[in-house]
Amino acid sequence: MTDHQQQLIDKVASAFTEMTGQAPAKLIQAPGRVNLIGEHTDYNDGFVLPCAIDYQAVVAASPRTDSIVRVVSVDYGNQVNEFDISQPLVFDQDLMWVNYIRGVISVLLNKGFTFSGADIAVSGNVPQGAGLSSSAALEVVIGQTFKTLYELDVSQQQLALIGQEAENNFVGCNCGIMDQLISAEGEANHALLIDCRSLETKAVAMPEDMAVVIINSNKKRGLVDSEYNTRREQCEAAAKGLGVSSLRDVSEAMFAENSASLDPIVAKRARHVITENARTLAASEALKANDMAKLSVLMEQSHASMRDDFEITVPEVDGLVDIVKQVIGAEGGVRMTGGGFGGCIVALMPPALVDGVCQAVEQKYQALTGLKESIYVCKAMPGAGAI
Ligand code: GAF
Repeated sequence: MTDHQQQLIDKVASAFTEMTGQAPAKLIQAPGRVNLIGEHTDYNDGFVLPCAIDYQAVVAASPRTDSIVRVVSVDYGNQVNEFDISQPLVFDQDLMWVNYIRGVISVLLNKGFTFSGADIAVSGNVPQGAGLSSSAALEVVIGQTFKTLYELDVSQQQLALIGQEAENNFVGCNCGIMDQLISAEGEANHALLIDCRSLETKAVAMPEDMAVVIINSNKKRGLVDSEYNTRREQCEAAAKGLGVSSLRDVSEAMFAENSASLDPIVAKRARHVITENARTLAASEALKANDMAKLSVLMEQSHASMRDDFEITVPEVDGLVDIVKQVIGAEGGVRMTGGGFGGCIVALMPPALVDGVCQAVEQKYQALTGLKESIYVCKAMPGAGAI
């Protein structure tokens, strides 16, 4: 266990004891994620290649005999929120964090799972608003908490779908399934190639001599929800224009033949998704074969496609990618990761290059953008479960 994980556990355990006067019955975690490649492909029934990371949401919890859920959020100044799950659960305009919790409980109840209340302390160290899925980690850790406390017969895949439904219908963001699925089903030292149509996953071993470096541009993501939903609509318009149910069903050859019939912006969005699906499948093979030269090219193409066709990068993120690229060349791969409009980049490289990358970023990024980066060297971790 890393020091930062231990600190999180200590924090939630002591907040729990402060609120209830007792030790928690269970400690549960769900990780954030970094997506190695396959961006904005999940809601197009396509492919993604994320791994769960050693930054997590952690819960300390005990069951209650009544129908009250009492939650203390360590990250929001130990705010406490209490609600009765025998009554309809409603969106709270003032306490945004509690909506992820109410949303998941509400979906579980609507699906017919039965349980009584709980005392819960929650905290997380997944950077928020950075494209590393802090929201999905929170949704999944809450689902996992009720599964664990009440021995609910719910699979990890269902937990992910429940988290997504909570986010789509209770919180109001029309996200795909990638983030919740990797948080629920991640595997230690592996990335998962996820087929977002069948939800089938294939574990791909992360080579031992490959470091995963995440760098947060600390460019706060703006307009994320509205731009995200617009991209989704453009993809749906492209699929409709091409006569298929989703862009997953369009090959590069078919696209080349038919793209002229689409609105030019819609065609660019579709080209990103169609080429990104192909790159993701190729990248999973390259990762399996530890073929860094190939990964390097695929990640570079992915970034260019997000910048030029999907138009979801920002100058700060492009600048950060360039700084890292100058150091790693073809010996590593680098691209923006996550939904876009700010947030993080991910770089894969031999461990010997990590120090040089950190130095270059420290020397150049702030001078270029006026922002100070945060760097995380990560490991691929298991998905949600009891600690
Ligand atoms: C966000 C969404 F939540 C995911 O579903 C996915 O679409 C991602 O953006 C882009 O790849 O994280």
